[in-house]
Amino acid sequence: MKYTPSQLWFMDAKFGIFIHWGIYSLLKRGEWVMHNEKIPISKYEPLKDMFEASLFEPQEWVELFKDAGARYVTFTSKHHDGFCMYDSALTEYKVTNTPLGRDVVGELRDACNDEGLKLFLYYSQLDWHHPDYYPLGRTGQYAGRVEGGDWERYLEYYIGQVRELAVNYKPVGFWFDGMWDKPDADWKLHDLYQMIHSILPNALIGNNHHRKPYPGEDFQIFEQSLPGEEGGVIKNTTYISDLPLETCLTINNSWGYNEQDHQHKSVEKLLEYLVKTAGMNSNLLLNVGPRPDGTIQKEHATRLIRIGEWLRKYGEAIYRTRGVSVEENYSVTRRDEVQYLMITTKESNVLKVPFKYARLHSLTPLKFELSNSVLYISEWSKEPIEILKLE
Ligand code: FHN
Repeated sequence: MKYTPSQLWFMDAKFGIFIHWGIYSLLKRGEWVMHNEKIPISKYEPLKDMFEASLFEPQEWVELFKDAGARYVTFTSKHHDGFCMYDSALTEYKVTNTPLGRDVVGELRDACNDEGLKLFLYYSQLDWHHPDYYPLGRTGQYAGRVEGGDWERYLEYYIGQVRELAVNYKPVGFWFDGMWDKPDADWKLHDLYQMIHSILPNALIGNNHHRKPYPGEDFQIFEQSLPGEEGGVIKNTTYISDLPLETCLTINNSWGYNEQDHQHKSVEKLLEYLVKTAGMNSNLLLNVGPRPDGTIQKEHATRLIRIGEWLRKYGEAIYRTRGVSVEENYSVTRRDEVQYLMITTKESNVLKVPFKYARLHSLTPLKFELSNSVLYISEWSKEPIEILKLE
């Protein structure tokens, strides 16, 4: 497949940060709280009057993400609850009408520009708040909306919002989600994608619909699993296209801030995911769910800092590489003639590897011998991932 310069940039970037933040964060029970707890709009809407986020500092977020080695950020401009984290002209249900009263997307875009990170905007096509999101789909039955909205009017609304996001914030791309709520509905994808590319010709469009990519999409998304695996709650297609690939992953088991969720993956596990997604020729989009005050919980901030330390030492095996293979105990990436063998599991110190004779040297301080495509490790290093470079 012939890739565009934007797609090549994306494939070289390899690592991004996903941010789920909105008025749902106030309830500290994840981004599905409105649906899961059957909260009607009349009870949910007043949350916006409590959204102060007094410690919201986009510059600090972006400095942390840059320090983590991320090359881009994907932010939830609107999630399923319909609340807009930007200054939309098409609704009053937005962050500029809260005690915080600031254009979060605008400020984040500026901070990203200052630090040289690119910004993608996540946009939920599913909307539990809009009166015209009708007939209802698999979710949102408890919002207490009047029956009988006008679907065409909802399409106009959501495509209109994506247009204003494209014109006013010029993101590097869009990350759509929620179509799976009404899988057989007409979402006017062709018009949507054409509109975006007419305003931003180089924009990268991805859609988390869990199906084979549609024409007009520029990268393929996998959720909570490696490409080709079915993965999380909503099953991914196992079809892997030729498009650039991205795997999105939670650090614990929640996208939005959830103070009950202490299932934080270890740094070692997160690095293993980074190495395996790279071996699968995919990017990793690692999620944070800031707290209602706008800060990022320390369990997640410290893990990002550790990943950054690792990437400053071994980033050559990740950035600007393409995936070769993922095996049980190791992954392989390559850049031009150079290959990187990254051992993710140290169970066996004898590994059959796809190299016969090679100028192999290690980036990590392990002791090894290679003979006849068999690697004998006599002493492991203390590094979580062993890296051998083949030139
Ligand atoms: O329902 C959403 C969920 O809240 C979150 O945004 C994830 C991120 O990939 N996508 C959906 C679940 O597939």
